[in-house]
Amino acid sequence: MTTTPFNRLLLTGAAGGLGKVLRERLKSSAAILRLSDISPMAPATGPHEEVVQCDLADKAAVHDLVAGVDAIVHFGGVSTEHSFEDILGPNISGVFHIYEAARKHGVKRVIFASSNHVIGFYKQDEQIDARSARRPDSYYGLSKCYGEDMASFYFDRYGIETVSIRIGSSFPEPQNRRMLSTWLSYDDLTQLIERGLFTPDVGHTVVYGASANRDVWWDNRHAAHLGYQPKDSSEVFRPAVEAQPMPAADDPAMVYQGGAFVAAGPFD
Ligand code: NAI
Ligand code: 15L
Repeated sequence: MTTTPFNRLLLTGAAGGLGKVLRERLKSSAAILRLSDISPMAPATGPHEEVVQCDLADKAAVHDLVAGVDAIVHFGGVSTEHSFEDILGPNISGVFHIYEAARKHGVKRVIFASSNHVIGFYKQDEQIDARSARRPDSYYGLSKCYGEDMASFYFDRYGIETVSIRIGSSFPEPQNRRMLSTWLSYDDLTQLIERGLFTPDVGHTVVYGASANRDVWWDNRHAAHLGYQPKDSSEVFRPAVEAQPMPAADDPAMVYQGGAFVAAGPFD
C-alpha cells in the first residue's frame, strides 16, 4: 500500500476522545493536519498543525474549513443518543455540509466515523456483514445511517470516495461484557483510518471497526480490499471485565449488539 502523505488532512471532532488520540496518530498521514471542533482545542504545536473552531451545523463555516484540504477524517458530531433535535444540526446537516464542501473544493477521499449503532438492534448471537440490512437502535444510529447513505450518494454522483468505519467501542479498554466483542483498540482504529485513506479505489466501503476479539459479531469480508488486520484483542481484559457483577440476562446490554442504546429515550 502506497502511503504518500496528503498535503493537508482535515480532522473533525479533534477536541473529542478519539480526536485527541488521532491528533498524534495522524501526523504521519499529512504534512499539515487541520484540526477542527466546536469546542476549544489545544493550540497548534507547530507549522504541521492548524486549529480551526467550527460548528458543523454552519454551512458557510464548513465550506471555509474544507478549503485547501486534500482528504477528510470526519469524526465530529454528537456521539451518543440524544433527542432528534439535538442530533439534527451536528450529524444530519453537518455531514451534508462536509460532503458539499468536499464536492466544491475537489476533495476526493473521506473517512466517516459511522457506528455499530446503525445495526444495534441485531442480537448478540447473530453474525452480520456490511450487506446485512441496517437496524438502527437510536436517533444517533439513524444519523449514522444517513451519513453512510450520504457517502454512497456522493460517490455515485460525484466520485468522492469514502470508507465508513462502523466503530464498535474505541476506548483504552473494554468497559463491560458487551465491549469484549465490540472493542476497537486505538492502534487498530489508526490502522483502519490509514488503510481507508491510502487504499486505492475504495468507492464507498463499509467496514466494521473491531479488534481481533474472541467473540466478534461482524464479518468484514466485503471490506477485504482494505487489508485490515487487527492486531489487538480484548481477551487480555476479560478477567477484569468478568469480575464485574453479571447483568440480568434480559438486560439490553446483554441482548443487543447496540447494548443500552436500544432502550434510550423517548425524549419528550
Ligand atoms: P466525542 O463526543 O468525544 O467527540 C465528538 C466531538 O465532536 C466532540 O469534541 C464535540 O465537541 C464535537 N462536536 C459535537 N457537535 C459538534 C458540532 N456541531 N460542530 C463541530 N463539532 C462538534 O466522541 P468520540 O468518542 O471521540 O467519537 C468520535 C466519532 O466517532 C463520533 O462521530 C462518534 O459518533 C464516532 N464513534 C465513536 C465510537 C467510540 O467508541 N468512541 C464508537 C462509534 C462511533
Ligand atoms: C458509539 O457510537 C459511541 O460514540 C461511543 O461513545 C460508544 O457508546 C460506542 O458507540 C459503543 O457502542 O460502545
